[in-house]
Amino acid sequence: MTRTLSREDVVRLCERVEGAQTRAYAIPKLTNEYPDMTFDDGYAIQSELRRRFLSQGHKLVGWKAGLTSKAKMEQMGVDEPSIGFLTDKMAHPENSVISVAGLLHPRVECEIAFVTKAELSGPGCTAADVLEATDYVLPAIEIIDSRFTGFSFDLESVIADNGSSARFVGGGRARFPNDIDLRTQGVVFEKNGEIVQMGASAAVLGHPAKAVAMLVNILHNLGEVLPAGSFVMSGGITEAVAVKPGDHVIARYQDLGSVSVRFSE
Ligand code: OOG
Ligand code: MG
Repeated sequence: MTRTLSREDVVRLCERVEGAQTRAYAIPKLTNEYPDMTFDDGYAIQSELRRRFLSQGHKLVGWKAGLTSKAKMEQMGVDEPSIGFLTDKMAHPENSVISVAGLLHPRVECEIAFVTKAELSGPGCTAADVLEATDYVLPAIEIIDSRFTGFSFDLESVIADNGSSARFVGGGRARFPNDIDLRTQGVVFEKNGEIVQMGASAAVLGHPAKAVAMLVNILHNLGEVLPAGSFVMSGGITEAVAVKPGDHVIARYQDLGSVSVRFSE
């Protein structure tokens, strides 16, 4: 554990991120002011943000792994995955219309989500442990929205910004993990009827269950476990795609059906 920020700094930076998230304005990445900030500092700010949202009545529904595919790491210029928390306020039903009014520069990602039926805890959580604890998997679209100017950040800053989490949509056809090959799950991602990205689930750390195991091991470092009934997104398979009002996106999966969402002003 390497922390450089005082408790006062953590609270101050958390308030800065919370303001940018809830009122949708851009802020400079935090490392401009605190160049020595570490990942642990980032998670301290993220944990404070989670504590605040939960105290305001938001419900924790799960977690997300991010930056787990090479496409995403290259797009964002980082070389390590991270995690963030998900609340009921971020969840939207399949086929819903999402207003971009509360967002700065939204992008969409196609992901595989896991719903768990047993508690998972680290350290040493493996992909096999994850598959055993998985109730079902389903396709998801994540809408990310960095609060940092120009969608430009480093890992320390994006961790503090809760991994750019903004909205998410689960849907499609839920399946038992053993009934499909979760490693070679193909996906075609369309925007306004045109294919904009395609990929296979192995892009996510070789197997998306590995991303969930990694997430559980990071949770251990935060002093947390993953309770049964959690919704966990394993990370974008392809690059994220920018969206604007009027856009319609659909992610079509080989064995998991499809999930779609529309955007409005
Ligand atoms: C960080 C969040 C990345 C994913 O699925 O890789 C993420 C970002 O790119 O803003 O959610
Ligand atoms: Mg994501």
